[in-house]
Amino acid sequence: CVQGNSGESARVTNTVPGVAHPLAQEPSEIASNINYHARYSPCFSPVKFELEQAYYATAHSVRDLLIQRWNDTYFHFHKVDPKQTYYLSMEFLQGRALTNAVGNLRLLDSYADALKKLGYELEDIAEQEKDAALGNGGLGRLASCFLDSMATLNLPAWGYGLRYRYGLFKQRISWEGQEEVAEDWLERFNPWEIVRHDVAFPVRFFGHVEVSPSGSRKWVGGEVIQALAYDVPIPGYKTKNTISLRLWEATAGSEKFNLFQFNDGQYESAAQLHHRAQEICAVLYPGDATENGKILRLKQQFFLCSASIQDIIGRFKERRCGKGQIQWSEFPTKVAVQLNDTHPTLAIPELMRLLMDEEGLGWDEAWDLTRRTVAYTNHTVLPEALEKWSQELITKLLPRHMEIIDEIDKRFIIMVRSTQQDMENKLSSMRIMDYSNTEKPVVRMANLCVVSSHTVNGVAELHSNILKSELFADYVSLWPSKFQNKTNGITSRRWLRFCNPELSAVITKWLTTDEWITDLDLLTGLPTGVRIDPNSLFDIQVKRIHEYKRQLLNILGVVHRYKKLKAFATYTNAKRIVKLVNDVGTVVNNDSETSDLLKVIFIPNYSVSVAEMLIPGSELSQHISTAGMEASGTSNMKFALNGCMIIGTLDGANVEIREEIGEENFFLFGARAEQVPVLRKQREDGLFKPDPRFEDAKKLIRDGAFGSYDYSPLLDSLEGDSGYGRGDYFLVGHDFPGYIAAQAAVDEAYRDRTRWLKMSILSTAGCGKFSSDRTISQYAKDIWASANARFHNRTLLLSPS
Ligand code: B1N
Repeated sequence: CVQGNSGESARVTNTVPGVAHPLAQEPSEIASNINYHARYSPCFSPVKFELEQAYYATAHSVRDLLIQRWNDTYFHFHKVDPKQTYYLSMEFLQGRALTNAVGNLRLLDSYADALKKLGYELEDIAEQEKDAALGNGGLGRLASCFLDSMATLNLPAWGYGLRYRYGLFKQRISWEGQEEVAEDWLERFNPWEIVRHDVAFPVRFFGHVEVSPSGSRKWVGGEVIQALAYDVPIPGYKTKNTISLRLWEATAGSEKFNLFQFNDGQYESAAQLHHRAQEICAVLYPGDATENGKILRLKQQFFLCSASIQDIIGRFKERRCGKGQIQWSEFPTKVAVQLNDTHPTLAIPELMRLLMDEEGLGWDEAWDLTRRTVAYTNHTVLPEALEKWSQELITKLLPRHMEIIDEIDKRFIIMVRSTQQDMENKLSSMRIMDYSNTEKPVVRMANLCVVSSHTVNGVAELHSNILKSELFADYVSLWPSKFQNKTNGITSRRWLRFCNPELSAVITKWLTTDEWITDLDLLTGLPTGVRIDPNSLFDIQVKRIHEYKRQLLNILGVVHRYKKLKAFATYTNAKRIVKLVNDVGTVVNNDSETSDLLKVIFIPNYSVSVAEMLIPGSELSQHISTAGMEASGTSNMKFALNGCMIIGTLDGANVEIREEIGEENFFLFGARAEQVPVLRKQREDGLFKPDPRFEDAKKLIRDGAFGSYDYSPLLDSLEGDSGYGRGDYFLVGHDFPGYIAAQAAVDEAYRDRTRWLKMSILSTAGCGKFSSDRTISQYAKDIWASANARFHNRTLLLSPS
């Protein structure tokens, strides 16, 4: 059990006046705590107790419960000193915290009752919270699902990220299409974070390397920004284990504000460092493949890496305190660092630098420890998303790190030459430095990760196989056992139990247990044969807009369907697709001849909270990317788990979902990954004959049936030589007839309600594999423990509450 206070002793030591029950579980106790916080932790003037005040008071009362468990967890692991996992990610898409926290504490009914006593509904209170949207899409949401699973599985694990002031933009749709509006999620008090004024680390930028007479090197000068820790407690389900998401904020540090200059009237120069600090955590990088803000992005990445690695080393040393001299060889037996894609790659040279320049280790020892500590997850094979940084930029911003990266590159070349002479011709593409443009050498971050990590993994079987056979094929012959698959997963708490309480109740009733919440494989026990209400078909596609995800295929399908029914800005293509969907919707929904048969609704400002409503209400969902392009996808898992049918291609995790739920329960169409290059070649050779229905749908748009906006750049990308290098790179035209046929198969299946219901139940029943608990257990067993034989089979460290 946890060291320190049990619930009982904390109750006794509590001396705060007015709080009867700081660890309340009973509705009446909870209600009095909420009242207490409304009065003594006010965020507003005391005249009203309306929804927003009630939300803050409720959140404060939950936070009390979390802080207790979270301190207990910290002390427990401090004492036991197990190997701890650190998940480094530039993105965490947490969504709202209240329902999730109350749910994981298993106090949903008690809180609902308590709030009823105070005249409120829990759902209305929860709606008050702004989403924490510190991520762009799947990669960030995966990180958040992983935290929930790590906490639930009782793992000693922390997340590290950045506390962006502005997360994902708010999306508005106007006549011109999409507009992005800044979303100030921290405008009001955030009850789910605790600032740690005692946890701050200096992070240096620019400056130069000084060499001592003995030859040791040290990075000095430049500007130094402070990283200040904000901790977000992450409660596990049905356990006391409450782990941390530590988010760094950049500050100038109080003593650095130049008061003399300020008093002298030189306000601007006095405040400069403050401004530069504030800039670092101001905004989340807007997703893949944008060109702007390069240097700021690199600063952000290093800021995360440096602060986190300093903190990790500090904790390692702290836990060795009083145990004699520090044995650095123990470092990889106490620390596992997982890199969420290449965005935190700089953790590698930063760990090397700190071990050598600050702790005095030699290269060989520092390199051995680093490689046994770090593992890397790849999330994409899209060339434009593979990070490359110019040598010039890194040299300027991080001169010592550029030296270290150069040295890793040199030693890699020497190693390959001395062991694998036959690989000489592969070296120029395998090495870390890319000198192909002699004017502008670049650092290939993925190569740096592969060379420096003990394990590299992809996020679905197909994707991991593509990594081994294509992207990282040359490395496989060097290190055959370095490459693994870890198919993504989603947390069954947020994505079924809490967002779909009705379906959850049905499942619990049929399985006669709610154990499925932590053992999703139990879903295979679901029986079939229940009746449902007839309703219209809700056909959903939710994803970041990207050409490879082929929202364009979806909307062309709609245009085709519409046509059949009738017969009877410096804009990028992503933005044009948003506009086209809205324009098609306006026409289709207002056409009296068809509007009872087809509706197209674009739901703006997609978020975790919107997903929590949309997914349980969907019956068909579209996962229709070009095969080989979507690394995994995770919303496909959320829909399938909630009994929604999938129309999709053999891409990413679709392949495994179809395997699990049965091919008869999946509406499949489209080219397979291995056919894609062949089909592209055929197109280039002029051998592709488009389906007339595809031509008609495009023509209807060109002819202005959906308004006067010029869609030709978008439609041209599906033809000839335009678009992504070559015409219709993503093979929308090739897959179109198959897509239309699969949609027709959907219509037919939907008419047979019994069959549809059976398919839906089998979909839920087959989703056990896609629990992030399974994913995280596999990471823990195969990656985080593997670098260290003594920590195989790590046992559960906290007793359930
Ligand atoms: O990561 C998800 C996968 O399920 C998706 O298939 C994959 O597209 C997504 C640069 C990315 N890959 N790469 C990114 C995000 C932000 C950025 O600045 C790249 N996102 C994915 C989880 O594995």
